Amino acid sequence: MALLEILRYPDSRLRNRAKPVDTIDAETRQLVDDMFETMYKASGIGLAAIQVNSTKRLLVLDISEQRDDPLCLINPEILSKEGESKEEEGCLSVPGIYEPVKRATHILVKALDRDGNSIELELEGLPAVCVQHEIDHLDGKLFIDHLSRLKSTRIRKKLEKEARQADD
Ligand code: GNR
Ligand code: NI
Repeated sequence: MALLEILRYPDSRLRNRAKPVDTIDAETRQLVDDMFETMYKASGIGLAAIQVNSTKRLLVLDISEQRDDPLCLINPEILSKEGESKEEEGCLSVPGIYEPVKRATHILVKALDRDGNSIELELEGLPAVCVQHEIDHLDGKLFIDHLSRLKSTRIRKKLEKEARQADD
């Protein structure tokens, strides 16, 4: 097991597009295990491979209070979406920023699990929001891209400044 470094906005690698996983081999399963460890350590509810500088199309999540309900989705696809709500989101790659984002309330997702079994899940509420947030990461997209130009520019400037200060 190993802790992975979580990339922070405005790191351009967060704009990479994930590539479908064609074989779930030992390296893939190691990445999944390391992502769970990294997500739990960072107290996140989800993590996409793009955030740890991998272009494998997979994500992990655990929405439970007890942090004992891990879910891994490989090559996830949203088959249908319904409803709309706007809830506050945060992101481990955009630390300290919380803003409401419009998302579907109900989604049907198809994916492979860590063992390569095909699964289909109907999700609503926070799990649905989280999966949409993570799939955005796999497409090189961040939650702040859903905000107004004014808000996202402010956020970029604030985090660029923080990155410069962390450098010196
Ligand atoms: O830990 C996280 N919390 C969260 C809260 C509301 C909506 C989405 C999220 S995902 C985030 C972890 C993360 O950045 N995943 O990419
Ligand atoms: Ni995120």
